[in-house]
Amino acid sequence: MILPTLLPLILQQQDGEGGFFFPPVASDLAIASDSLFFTILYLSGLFFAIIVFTTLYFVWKYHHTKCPEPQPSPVHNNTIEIIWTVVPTILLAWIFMEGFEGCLARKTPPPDAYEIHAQGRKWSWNFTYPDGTESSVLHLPLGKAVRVNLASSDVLHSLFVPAFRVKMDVVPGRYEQLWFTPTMLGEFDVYCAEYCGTNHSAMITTAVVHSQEDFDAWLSEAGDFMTKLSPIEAGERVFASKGCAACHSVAGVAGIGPALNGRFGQERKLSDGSSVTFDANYVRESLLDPTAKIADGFQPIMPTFQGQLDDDKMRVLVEYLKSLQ
Ligand code: HEC
Ligand SMILES: [Cu+2]
Repeated sequence: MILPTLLPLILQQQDGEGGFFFPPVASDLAIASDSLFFTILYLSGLFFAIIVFTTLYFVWKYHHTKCPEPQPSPVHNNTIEIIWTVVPTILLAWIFMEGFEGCLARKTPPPDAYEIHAQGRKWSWNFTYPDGTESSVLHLPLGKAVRVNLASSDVLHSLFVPAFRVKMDVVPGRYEQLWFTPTMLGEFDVYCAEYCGTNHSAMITTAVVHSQEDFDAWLSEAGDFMTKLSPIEAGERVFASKGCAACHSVAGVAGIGPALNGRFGQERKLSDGSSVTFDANYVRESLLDPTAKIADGFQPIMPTFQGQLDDDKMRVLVEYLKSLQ
């Protein structure tokens, strides 16, 4: 029997770690939406049972073998009709109000929320902190309201963190936002939930919830990597945080874009038949105006990094690419 097996799983108390059907409960919104979801689920179960059992009972009680002659309809029972109209009306109005309030709360971040900018592009997320620090992993302080402003560099994406019960489409050309307060330490999956091309399924990263102290330590460490690390190591960081690896291998395997190791100083054949030296200027142009020169055998789908990479970052990227053999 499927029901006795499923029932304990459905009724299972949702604790912080999540249940069989649900991911962890790691934000205030997760607590609110799960409790409403389970209330509605249990109510539906209750009404399902009432209706089905009453039906079965009537089938048995008014079976034609028990009263073979047609009977006139009995008079109305006002009490019971008022009850079955008023009680569900109140319940449905309450469900609507709860849902509506939850919806409004999701749309109204507190004014003092900590702001993080999330940029979606094929096929990675980039998170920028108030001090300009960038990361491909979403780092968050525990217990602090966080507002994530969203934008897309290319096509429709959707930021989805199941453990926080937040999901918001990112429409190119406009800003979106979502907010929540992380309530649990740990690492949680972050997805893109809107099909955005070939590597959509690889557009995944992690949200790491730290204690405030650890978060501050992470932020200051990540913030000055440009001065602390060697140019090559800094370039590797920029390469990772800007999502270059979504299209470029550094191990000699051509993917969506050409492999970038061992290229520096070589001749690059272009799609129009001409060729160019793979040098610092070519890399720079590839970043700022990717369609100016198209590498032979590849599609012109590299997004521009105009406005997203300053001269320093491009310099360390060049050093990094130079170092790859
Ligand atoms: C959405 C996929 C995508 C992303 C993300 C991407 N690129 Fe590209 N890139 C391409 C494609 C495709 C080409 C080849 C076509 C062209 O030349 O525009 C290319 C070309 C290049 C070239 C020229 C390579 C050659 O062999 O001629 C360089 C250099 C480069 N990309 C660097 C980068 C860097 C650095 C990043 C991250 C900041 C990056 N790309 C992000 C797709 C991507
Ligand atoms: Cu996407």
